[in-house]
Amino acid sequence: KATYLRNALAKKEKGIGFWLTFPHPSIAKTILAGGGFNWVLMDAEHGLITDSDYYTLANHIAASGASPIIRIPVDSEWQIKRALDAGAHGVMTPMCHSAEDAARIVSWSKYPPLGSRGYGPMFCPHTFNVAEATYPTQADKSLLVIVQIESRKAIENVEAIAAVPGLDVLFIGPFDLSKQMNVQFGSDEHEAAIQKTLKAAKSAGKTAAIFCSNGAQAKERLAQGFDMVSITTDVGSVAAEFDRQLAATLSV
Ligand code: 3PY
Repeated sequence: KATYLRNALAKKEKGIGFWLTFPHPSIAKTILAGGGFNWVLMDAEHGLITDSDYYTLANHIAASGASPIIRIPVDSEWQIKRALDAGAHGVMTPMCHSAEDAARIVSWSKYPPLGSRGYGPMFCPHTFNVAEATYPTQADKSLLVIVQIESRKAIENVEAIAAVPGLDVLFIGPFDLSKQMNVQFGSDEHEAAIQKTLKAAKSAGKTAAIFCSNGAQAKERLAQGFDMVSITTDVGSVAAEFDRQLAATLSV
């Protein structure tokens, strides 16, 4: 049975997740029924999920024992607040380029005196199954602050980003990384940037994480020392399986 992501990582278990882009809870529930995942990324950056989907989806995911993690569209205080208040166990912020960016994101994610998160914990306790009064006392140490490393500037600053107190996870977006660096996906320069991030995260005692498109890639990254991987996306799996069955039908 899967456990919430922070507990799993604390026990040195690997964070195994999938990427949800479709907003309907039936997709999440169908995939989670098999068990084995300890986090699910709800993608409000490039997926079809929006903030009115957060509460329902997050509660379905948490009820399965996995952590709902919300990727917000941009680095923004109000977006982080909406995601946390709907019950995210962690927020993933794309395009973090510097330690200053990371420190600002941490501050927006934590209640005073650690940060500047606004107070309104009416609905977020539901995904932790705790009382409203309990949530604020646990939130700052229970929630995961996750930033994406996916630009040349972020790679240059990756040690400083990893050193930011309160930041939990450095999550590599390999596709953006290759585009933003203007290098071929899988090239030596691309891979060197990935390995630099892995090393920086591990040296700073932070979780090293990366997006993977399939299980074989995920297995390889785990063997390299990554702590947390996505293994595929809902939309990618659906499209690939339909292609596979069509090819099987039409093959001679
Ligand atoms: C990337 O690869 O750029 C991501 O952010 C994950 O899709």
